[in-house]
Amino acid sequence: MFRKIVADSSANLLGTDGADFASVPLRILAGDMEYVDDAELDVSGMQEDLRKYKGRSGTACPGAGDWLAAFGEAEEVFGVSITSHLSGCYNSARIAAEEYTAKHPDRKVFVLDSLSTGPEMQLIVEEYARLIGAGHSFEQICEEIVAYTGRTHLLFSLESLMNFAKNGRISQALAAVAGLLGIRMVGRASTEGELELLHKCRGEKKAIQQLWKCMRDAGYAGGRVRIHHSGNPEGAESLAAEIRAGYPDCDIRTRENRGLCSYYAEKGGILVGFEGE
Ligand code: X90
Repeated sequence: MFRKIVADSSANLLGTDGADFASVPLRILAGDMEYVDDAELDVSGMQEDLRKYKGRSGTACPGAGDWLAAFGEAEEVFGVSITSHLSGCYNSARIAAEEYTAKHPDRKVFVLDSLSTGPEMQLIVEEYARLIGAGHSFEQICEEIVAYTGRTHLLFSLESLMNFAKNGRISQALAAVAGLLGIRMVGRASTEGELELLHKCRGEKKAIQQLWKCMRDAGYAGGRVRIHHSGNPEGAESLAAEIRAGYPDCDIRTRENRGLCSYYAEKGGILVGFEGE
């Protein structure tokens, strides 16, 4: 049985252990420059270009054709997309799923709307891989992954919300507050899959402490943690240190954001996905 996990590039993954995997790239657009968020993208080069570029910039989700290409010849596809409340990505994936199963009635596709992004999607991909490895049926995996996302969460700390505002995804007024020197906006992906701001923190240290407090409030008790950051390994490491002080044996992995997340999270941004209640 050829089973494949497919996630859009906001998961910040180029592969996953123990399972076939494909990433479907979103794109970042600035003037006549286009950055495809795939394995070839030079993320820091893109950030450097964008810092110098003063015109309009934005992002674009993949089309159904991009998802179909990623499904390849898989007999069973387990997909996951960025929240449908902020992107058309999930919609494209659904169209692709319908086309795929119409063309191949013996194949199956399930795409989960993560109502989140980044490291929470990484947890979902890893859980898919675990369920596939355990040899569960297609239906069991779909059921279990939905149950799993009932107890995974995403929190973030961002230094700037300028690119969110530029793209009409939050108000200019809110972005102006976030842009104040030294202010970090700590928030979460709401249960509805929207960006929800919770706290304004003065300085990185306070933001990290706030993230850790929010994790405990969401029922964190030693489960898996995935931290994705944009050029902020120190921030990611100090959050990991807080968590390890409470749970010395917990499984924490840290990585850099790829193109899409680094465009929105901007320099210094930290996203944390974790298992809670
Ligand atoms: O379709 C498109 O062009 C993509 C739009 C994506 C917009 C959201 C990107 C979020 C990136 C930033 C911090 C986490 C926010 C969590 C909200 C659920 C990551």
